[in-house]
Amino acid sequence: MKFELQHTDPASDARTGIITTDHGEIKTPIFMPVGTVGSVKGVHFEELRKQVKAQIILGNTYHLYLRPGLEILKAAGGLHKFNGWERPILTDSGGFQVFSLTGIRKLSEEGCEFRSHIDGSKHIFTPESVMNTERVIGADIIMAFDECPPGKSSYEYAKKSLGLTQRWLDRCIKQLEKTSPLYGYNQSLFPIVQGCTYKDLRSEAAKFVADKGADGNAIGGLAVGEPTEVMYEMIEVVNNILPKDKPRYLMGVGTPQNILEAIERGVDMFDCVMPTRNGRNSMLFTYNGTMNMRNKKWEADFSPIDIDGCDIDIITTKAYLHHLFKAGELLAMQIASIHNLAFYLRLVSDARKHIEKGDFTMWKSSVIEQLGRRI
Ligand code: PRF
Repeated sequence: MKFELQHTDPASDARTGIITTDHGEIKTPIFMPVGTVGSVKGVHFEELRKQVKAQIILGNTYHLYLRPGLEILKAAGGLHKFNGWERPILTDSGGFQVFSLTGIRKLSEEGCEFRSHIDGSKHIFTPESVMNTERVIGADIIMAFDECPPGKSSYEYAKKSLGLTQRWLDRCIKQLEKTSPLYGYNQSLFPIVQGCTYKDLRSEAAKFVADKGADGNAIGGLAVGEPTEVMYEMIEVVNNILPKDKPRYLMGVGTPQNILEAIERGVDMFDCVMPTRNGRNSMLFTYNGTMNMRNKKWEADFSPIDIDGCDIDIITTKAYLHHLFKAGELLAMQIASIHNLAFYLRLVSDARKHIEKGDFTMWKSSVIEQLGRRI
């Protein structure tokens, strides 16, 4: 994998770049639609390519390991061959999912024992087993196995947890050195910076990660209940230390406003379930604010769902989408998901254009308030 930094904003830490993987290029800043089980919920790949213009999608090791399972994925020749998505894929390591999804789990130096959310069966993830699994899934970018501690963890817990994440990172690196990609193309490991909301832990974590010289680096453990301002502060602390010439990925973030604030602070990559999950719940994102399409006020509004923020081909009126949600039609969720993903991809693409033009901060200030409105 290669990262070429293109433009840096004179007034902030925002930048543009190009990541080149064996499955193609990713222009940063970028938003990555979440395809947990190898499918972006409610959105066909054709729509993902042509309407949403997704350049990379995300899969989850935890879910794919449980279903369809490694045997099938290996027999298919990896996830790209299995699901037919020929562009880049990133897999999260399962660290976050194991901690957030499974009630029963046992954490130890060795790894994490958990019960499947599907059938209750017992499994153990270790840094070594997760690297082997990510080899079998075959994503272009693979995340290290980390512990994402709860947002309100004590300093003591956060420090102890960070130590574990660091030792696990070393074990991930060792395991990758011992093994090779299975399908003839390269895989890049991204380490994850943890450290909760403690500045000194975040700096230490960022230095530790920077020293590894990885192809890209991630910031985890944020957007887990801490105030937004604290999240921005942590991003600043970490990005002051992470290398400038490698992509930086902020995991699981966020709202359109969060994304612009993080781009301003030097983040290049994002993923979040918000556009699809909220879409399924009848919420649309636009440059003018968010809309709840179940609201009666759209009942007879025959204007298109979004005129300026989203250049997709779906000619849908607000009234029609309102009707589809009220009638419980599957199509309502599909349209809302496609619209929201297209909007998120449009947002990062607009950010990129304004960084290139040199007026990113001015543009950001002019749109950010509207984005948070409820219409
Ligand atoms: N670690 C991993 N995946 C994640 C996170 C993390 O901390 C987050 C936190 N926002 C989202 N996804 N491995």
